[in-house]
Amino acid sequence: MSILQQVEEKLQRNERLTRQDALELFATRDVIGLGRLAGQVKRARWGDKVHFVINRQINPSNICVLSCKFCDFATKRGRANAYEMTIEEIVGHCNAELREVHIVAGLHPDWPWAHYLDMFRAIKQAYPQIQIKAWTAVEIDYFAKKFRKSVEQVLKELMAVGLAALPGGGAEVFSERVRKALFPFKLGAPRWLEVHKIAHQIGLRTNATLLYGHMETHEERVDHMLKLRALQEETGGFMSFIPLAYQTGKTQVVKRQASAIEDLKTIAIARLLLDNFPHIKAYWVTMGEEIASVALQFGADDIDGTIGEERIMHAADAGSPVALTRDRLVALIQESGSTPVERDALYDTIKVYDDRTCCENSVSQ
Ligand code: V47
Repeated sequence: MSILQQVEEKLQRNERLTRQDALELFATRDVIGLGRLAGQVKRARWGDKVHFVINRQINPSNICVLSCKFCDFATKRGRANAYEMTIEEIVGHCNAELREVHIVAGLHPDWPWAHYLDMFRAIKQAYPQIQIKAWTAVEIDYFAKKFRKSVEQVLKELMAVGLAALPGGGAEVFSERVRKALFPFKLGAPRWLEVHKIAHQIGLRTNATLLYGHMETHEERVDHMLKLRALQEETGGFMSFIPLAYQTGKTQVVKRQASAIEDLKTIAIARLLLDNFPHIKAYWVTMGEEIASVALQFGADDIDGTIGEERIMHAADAGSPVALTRDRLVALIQESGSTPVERDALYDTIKVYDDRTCCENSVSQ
């Protein structure tokens, strides 16, 4: 019996997939069959709904105390590409349409704690409707150490001024082998997972990413997902899993970005293996619009959002646009045969676009 038939039978019996199943799925040549299975699981949960958000990504500074070998974004003060946004500039990037701002930066060497609190206060004061999804576990851990607070205290102080959720970045891949080679000074898997666990325990929901398509193996990708599945089993606090395809940029850990087949297999296997994650996100910034829209038939139920101005992947020469309009996202989702659902940062529904005329008129603008 083929691995796809075995997995199909397991799904019918409501049986959980194992590490071995996931590895065999990565080895399958029947990519369409894999997509069909993952699509079925996605539809059983979400029907033909696909989520998106009107959001804006803000990266307040690229100055970072770390120098990870895969990252083209981070730099040091004094270098020509270094920048720091003022709080006024950050608020200037927000507007009344936005439901979410996604804020991540470098580990800044000397911004005081009050600056982080004032930044959120200023955003919420100007635009109370915006939900702030900000600071990866790496940043939260850095704040705790730098400002001599517990992780819980850091999170609670940020929540008090408007933090709504933690983004999933900084996880990279939970492999000590890869960490030592590419990001030896960044926190490892146990601490990343601990920060998210603490967040979940105090009622803060979070996302999780996987950086793939560099030097990691399929085994390491699967082990990463299994660690997330185990924590989710304990806490239930994760909303979304986001595989991030490594953009080669100038760091060139490998010469070429992962193929479309690898992107689609990773999305589909995530949907099948991460059976306790509600959302699997096809991040159009790293996958490109075309593959992201195909991924919506391969198990993804979310395509992130309008984004506004992305700097991390574009510092690494991502070929995708820096922003998409609401109409373009709605059209992409409809072209994939799905119904667009506009959501907020916490996946509460704002609007369902069940009028098909948008798609018929949009062919491809
Ligand atoms: O942690 C850095 C990654 C992450 C590159 O939670 C790169 O909804 C690809 O956290 N190629 C930050 N990836 C981005 C992030 C994120 C993105 C989208 C959605 C969500 C969410 C979170 O970007 C970092 C790192 O893993 N990264 N450099 C690169 N060259």
